[in-house]
Formats: sequence, C-alpha cells, structure tokens
Amino acid sequence: MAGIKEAKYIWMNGEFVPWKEAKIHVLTHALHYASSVFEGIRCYKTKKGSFVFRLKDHIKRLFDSAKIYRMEIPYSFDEILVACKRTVIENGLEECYIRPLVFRGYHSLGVNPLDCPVEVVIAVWEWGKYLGPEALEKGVDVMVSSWTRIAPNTVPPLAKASGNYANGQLIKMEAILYGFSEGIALDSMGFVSEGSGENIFAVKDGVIYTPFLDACILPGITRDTVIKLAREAGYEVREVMLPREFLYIADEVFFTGTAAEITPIKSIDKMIIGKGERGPVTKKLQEMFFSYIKGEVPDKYGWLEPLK
Ligand code: PPE
Repeated sequence: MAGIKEAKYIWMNGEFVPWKEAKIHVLTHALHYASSVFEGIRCYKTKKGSFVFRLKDHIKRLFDSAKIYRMEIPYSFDEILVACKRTVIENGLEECYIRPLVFRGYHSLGVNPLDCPVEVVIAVWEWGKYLGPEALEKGVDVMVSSWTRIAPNTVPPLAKASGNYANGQLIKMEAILYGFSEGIALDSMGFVSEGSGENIFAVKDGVIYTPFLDACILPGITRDTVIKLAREAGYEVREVMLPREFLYIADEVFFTGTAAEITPIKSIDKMIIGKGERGPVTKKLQEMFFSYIKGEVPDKYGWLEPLK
C-alpha cells in the first residue's frame, strides 16, 4: 500500500507546524495507553467550491468521545471547527481527508492519565478510495472475522477512541492476510456488528437492514446519512440484530464510512452475495450520496459546511 500523501502543515495545539516537524515525545501517554480519540472527515470539491461533509456532527462526536474518556479538550467547539477548515485552506487543498486527534500528552507515565495534558492535532491529506480503486463500482470480497467486536462496558464503542482500533487492526490484518479486502466483526452475542472501519447494511426483498447501536457499532455519520437518504427515497430501513447468515442470503450488502463512502460487498466468506455485483439499491444510494456531497441537490439537512 502506498504511504500517506504528505501535505504541508499540521495544526498542533493551535499552531501550524511543517508536516515533517509535527513530532511528539516517545513517552507520550497516548502512545503507551491508547489515551486518544479522533475523527475522520472528508472535504469534497464541488462546482460551488469545497465543502466539509457534516463537519459539525463529526466535531460533536469528537467531543462526545473525549467526554467518555474524561478528557477536557482545551479548545471550544467553534475553535476546533475553524481549525479544521483552516488546516485544509493552509495546505492549499480542495478535496481531502481531515483527521483531528485529541490525546493525552507527555507528563507522567502509568495507567492514570488524569495529570497528562490533553493535546490536539489536526492533519489533512489526500486520500483516495479506501478499499481499492474499483471498490465503489465493482464491490469487495470480505470475510467474517474470527475476532469478536469490542463488547459492551469494556472499551466503549460509542467513543471513536484509538483503543477500539486494537480490535480493528486484528480484524483488518486477518482479512488482508487471508486475501480479503475487509473483515466483518460479530458482536459478543454473535450478531453482525461492523467492519474494522465501516458500518454495514444488508438489503433483502427491497427492505434495508443495519445493526442497531446494541451491536457495539460506531454510530457512523455515513450510516446516519444513508438511513436518511434511503428513507427519503421511500425505502424501509430497519435497525435490527442481524444474524450472520442473513448477510449470506441478502440480495445486497454494503459498507458505509467516511473513508469507504458506500462500498458494495460482492462476496462474504467466498459466498457470492446476490448477483456478485453492485446491486440496484446500493447504486441508487451511491447516486443520492454522491450527488448530495457534490452539491448537485439542495442541502436540505445542512450537511455541507462551506470551507470558506
Ligand atoms: N465503524 C468504524 C469502526 C469506523 O472506524 C468508521 C469510520 C465507521 C464505522 C463509519 O463511521 P463514519 O465515518 O462516521 O461514517 N472509520 C474511519 C477511519 C478509517 C481508518 O482507516 O482510519 C473513517 O472512515 O474515516
């Protein structure tokens, strides 16, 4: 896989620092104990200029994640909002991924994070198609992971915390090394949860199904977007406990996420899903999603945050 595409500056605790100089100490608390929370946001170029998709919702989730971990972000909501936009502008980018990270910095070591300073960085970079260049059109081959998703009252899934991705990495590495693009984790009850970096949907007989928050999913902003757009298009969307085998017999299955956008799944565990290609409902939702983010339809939900 290609390395990260470097931009010019990273916002570090209120200052722009040249990309290569954005460094921290090796005894930073977060590096040892995963005491960090983050967001992943996309800025899209449209005919009317660049827009950050659902920026306020992402920042809300960042503050929620920090709250769960008793981290007080030393900036206001509006300061983070402006800093995200300024980082894109300062880097001269029109379309990119935005990664704010809030972490416990250097002070003391040991599990107790309370005395460590809370630091904030915001990086932006150009990020192409998350699950490969052809994924959006052709779909991806995935497997059900042998790893179970983080469980209730352990590592809390409503926080988008770095620690969650220890589990995510096990799921992702297994899938990649077995020759798949992604792994789907089941929750501790054995119901479908989500991918290592995506929420999941299944379509059967015209009805759209997706796991409810009970299944230890991240409350995805793309998931919410797709639910709203699907209902608007007249589809019935049910949030349910989804048995694993329901995926195999579904007509269509797809992932959603900021990075993955809406990615069709063409096989699971070497079983062909539906016709083994992007299905009509997935295609329709992609069309609605992409025309929304490109500003081709009215922004009725106020999801497009102008960059300038
Ligand atoms: N579940 C997980 C575990 C997850 O990491 C993401 C986002 C989602 C669901 C979808 O959430 P949302 O982006 O709000 O629709 N994963 C981010 C990080 C990917 C990465 O490799 O890092 C992302 O898509 O930005």
